[in-house]
Formats: sequence, C-alpha cells, structure tokens
Amino acid sequence: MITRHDWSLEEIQALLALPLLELLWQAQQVHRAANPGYRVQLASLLSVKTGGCEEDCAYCPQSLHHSADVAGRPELEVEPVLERARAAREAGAQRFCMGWAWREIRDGAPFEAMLAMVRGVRQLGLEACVTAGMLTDSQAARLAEAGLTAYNHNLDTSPGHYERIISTRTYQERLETLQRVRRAGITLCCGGIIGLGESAADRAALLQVLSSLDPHPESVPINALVAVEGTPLEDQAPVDPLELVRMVATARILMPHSRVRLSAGREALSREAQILCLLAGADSIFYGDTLLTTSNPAVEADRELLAAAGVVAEPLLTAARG
Ligand code: SAM
Ligand code: DTB
Ligand code: SF4
Repeated sequence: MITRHDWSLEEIQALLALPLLELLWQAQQVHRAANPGYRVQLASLLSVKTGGCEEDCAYCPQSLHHSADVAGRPELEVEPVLERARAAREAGAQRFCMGWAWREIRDGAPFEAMLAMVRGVRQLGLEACVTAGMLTDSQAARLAEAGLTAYNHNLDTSPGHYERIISTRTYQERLETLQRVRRAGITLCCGGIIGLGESAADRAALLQVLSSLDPHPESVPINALVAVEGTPLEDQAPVDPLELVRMVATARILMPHSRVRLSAGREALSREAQILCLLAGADSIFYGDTLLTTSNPAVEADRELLAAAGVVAEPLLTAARG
C-alpha cells in the first residue's frame, strides 16, 4: 500500500462525497490491509490542569474567555495522577493521556511534575500522551527523554475556517508546534473537530493538511463537537452521525497506517453508529467515563460495544513494571 502525502483537495472532497457504502468499502480494504487483526486501542484521558486557559477556542469549556470556564479545580499532583493511570490500566487501557489547559508549557514546578507523571505512566507499561499547548525545543527534548510516547496538538479545523474558531493562536503556530514535537522524536497525535459550522470543503481542507504531514501523525483524533453551555458554540446543531462516519472513513483512506481515534462526541452516537465508525476504520477510542471536562460512555458500555462489534482491544505493549 502506497502512503501518499500529496492528496489534492478535489480527491479528498470526492472521497467524502462518495456513496456511503462505496466509501465504507474503500476504507475497509485499506484498513484490513493496514491492521489485519483489527485491534482497537483504548486510551484513557485525565485533565491534570483544568480551566482558566488564556486561549479563546470557541468550542472549549476551559477557556477563561467563556462563561463556561470550569474554574477552581486544583491542579492534580503526581501521585493521584499515577493512581488514575493504574486504575486505567486495570480497566484495560493501553494509553494514558493527560491534559493541561495551557496556552503553552512553562518551565518550573508544574513542568517537572509533568515529567514525573510521564515517567510514572511509562513505568506502568502504558503509552503516555500529553496535551498542553505550545512548547519549546528544549521542553520537547525533556519530554522525549522522560519517555513520552505522543504529544497531542490538534489542528481542529481547516486553515480557512480556523479564524472563526480561535483568535489567540495562529494555524502557523500550531504547525510549528507539531514540527517541534516531531523533531524531538515524539509521535504525533493530531486531528480535529467536526460540527464547528464548517463546510464539506473545510473538512476536506483539514484532512488535506493532516495527510500532507510527512510522516502522517501516528494518531488522528476525530472529535464531534460537544456543544457545552456557556461556550460560543453552545447552540451549534449536532452533527449527523453519518458525517462522522464519512470523516473517519476518509481519514482512514488518506492515512492508512495512522490510528484514527473516534474521540469526543461518542455519547451522542448510538451503538450502531459507533460500530459504523469502527467499520469505517476507527481503531481507537477514548475509554473511561470522562474526557477532560465532559462525559464519555461508561467503561462497561464500551466493553459491551467492543464485544458487540467483535473486535479486540490492543494488549499492553510492555510488561507492567509497577
Ligand atoms: N490546551 C491544549 C491544546 O489546546 O492543545 C490541550 C487541551 S485541548 C482541550 C485538546 C483538544 O480537545 C482541542 O484541540 C480540541 O480539538 C478538543 N476539544 C476541546 N473541547 C472540545 C469540545 N467541546 N468538543 C470536541 N472537542 C473538543
Ligand atoms: C482530542 O482530540 N480530544 C480529547 C483529547 N484530544 C485531549 C479531548 C476532548 C475534550 C472534549 C471536551 C471536554 O471534555 O472538555
Ligand atoms: Fe485552552 Fe486547549 Fe481549551 Fe483552547 S482547547 S481554550 S488551548 S484548553
């Protein structure tokens, strides 16, 4: 299978608009070749530093620009975070993702704590992922040295639609952060959100930027907007689940070897719609009853979902050491 980085907008738009069953068939063929055992990665999320963020991302309940801002939650310390990582491992997770509502990482005690968390999560035999905004080369190097598996930094939407969603950070800054993470040898987790009022052409343009990254991001989260009261997007109409299926399938075709993660918004999907997303090539989900600040399906429901779909979860990569 050839991995391409030169997909044109027209090609991507044509894929997104294919008759649904044709799109699913193409995505399935790509997926089966790339992931023959069809294993699904379970990634658990924890918000370490919640709310009070200086950025103004219109979808986000953690921005201090919106009345939704979840203020007053204390930043978590190392041991309680590792306790949650152990519990996630017990529940069957393979990756543990930690979030900080920051515009960028600053040096000092919170960063040292982040490094200790990364080391601790890796010692548990879990993959470790951090999402904490922009970073410097030396911070990226220290994260790599601590054993960080992946850094999550999303492009969110197309270059054209972006300025309607975020004004405090440019698209170019996001691309530079992604390069810095790559240069440090950390894998990239980078995707976007649908349901932000974007057009089909915007969705294609987001997928074009993602698929032009060389190498492709190792994981590509596809989120459906969770419209939170008190954010500027609170009244946004929910996305048609089949639009999410199309986005997942197209991402799968464009980036055959990436993990395509069915991310925020699963609570609004029926079991059957989620199974269609798996069929379309999603091979990872967020696992655990909360995302960062909003809820996610219960662990038990997800076990039933995977059983109903007849897919198995990826086992731990390394023997547990702690
Ligand atoms: N502050 C860091 C940053 O923006 O890189 C890390 C945390 S931020 C919450 C991580 C990602 O979550 C965002 O880039 C966005 O794609 C996604 N996200 C945030 N709020 C969301 C919502 N209400 N619905 C869907 N996705 C959301
Ligand atoms: C991603 O793309 N989605 C996750 C993770 N990366 C960090 C976050 C979703 C957040 C949904 C809104 C909330 O719970 O605050
Ligand atoms: Fe801050 Fe990240 Fe939320 Fe934007 S998405 S407001 S950067 S926490």
